[in-house]
Amino acid sequence: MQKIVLLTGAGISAESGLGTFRDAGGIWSQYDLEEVATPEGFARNPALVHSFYNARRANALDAAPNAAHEALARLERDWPGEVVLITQNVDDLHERAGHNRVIHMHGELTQALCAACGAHWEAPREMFAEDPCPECGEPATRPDIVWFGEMPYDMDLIERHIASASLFASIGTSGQVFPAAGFVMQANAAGAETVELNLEASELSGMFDERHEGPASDVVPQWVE
Ligand code: BV8
Repeated sequence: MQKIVLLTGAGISAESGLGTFRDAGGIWSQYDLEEVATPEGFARNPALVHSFYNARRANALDAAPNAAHEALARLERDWPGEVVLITQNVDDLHERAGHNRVIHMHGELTQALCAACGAHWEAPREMFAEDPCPECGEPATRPDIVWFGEMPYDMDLIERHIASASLFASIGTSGQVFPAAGFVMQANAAGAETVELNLEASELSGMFDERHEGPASDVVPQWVE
């Protein structure tokens, strides 16, 4: 039976009110990526980075899943074959829509990480660098987020899933950030059918067998049905 591998990006959470990164007025036009989404930025000014992620965590906790998140959760529940969801998003809207298997390749706002010993724990609503790690006690708390220059999570697992996909669907991503932007090429090489669902054309649109253009809360439920 067909194995479906899904990749989502900020566009799927846009209609839940969470900002995207590279649209007009997006997050990277308000903040300097180097300052808030790199390990060097965190080393220079941990308080600024924590305030950036504390604000995004509050937005995400106050947001609700939309029809696109819910449609993918139905697909996972009802599809007779395997459905694997890989998300670049750090919000938990897929989980709150009822999706069970979510691979957060760029980390999660709801998790904290100790920069000293590597321990992970459930993040409080607001976090600060001086918060002591519950494992080693060091004041080295950072958001459990994969920054630029850091290795995304679960890459081996992700590559195995893509190599065995019958269908690869990319939803709400501009396809500008690697390694996620390379997944469609791997899916094509593996002989999978590839589908893009996005508000508008992306950097990678030419690489998909099929495309559906429009807001995720319209095109994703239509595609799932
Ligand atoms: C790594 C943190 C190596 C989480 C993020 C040159 C060439 C190739 C690669 C590189 C290069 N220079 C540097 C690199 C590497 C770099 C990279 O790719 N840079 C890019 C900018 C060129 N990548 C990395 O550093 C990665 N790590 O390579 O490690 C390594 C190897 C060995 C050992 C150690 C390390 C790490 C990448 C992860 C970085 N972290 N963010 C956070 O704060 O959220 S990336 C950031 O971009 C977010 O995570 C986001 O998820 C990701 C992708 O963005 P999108 O989700 O696509 O969002 P975007 O706004 O761009 O697009 C939204 C789309 O939605 C648009 O198309 C829009 O049309 C659409 N849309 C809008 N509204 C709607 C909609 N669609 C539907 N409905 C709507 N309503």
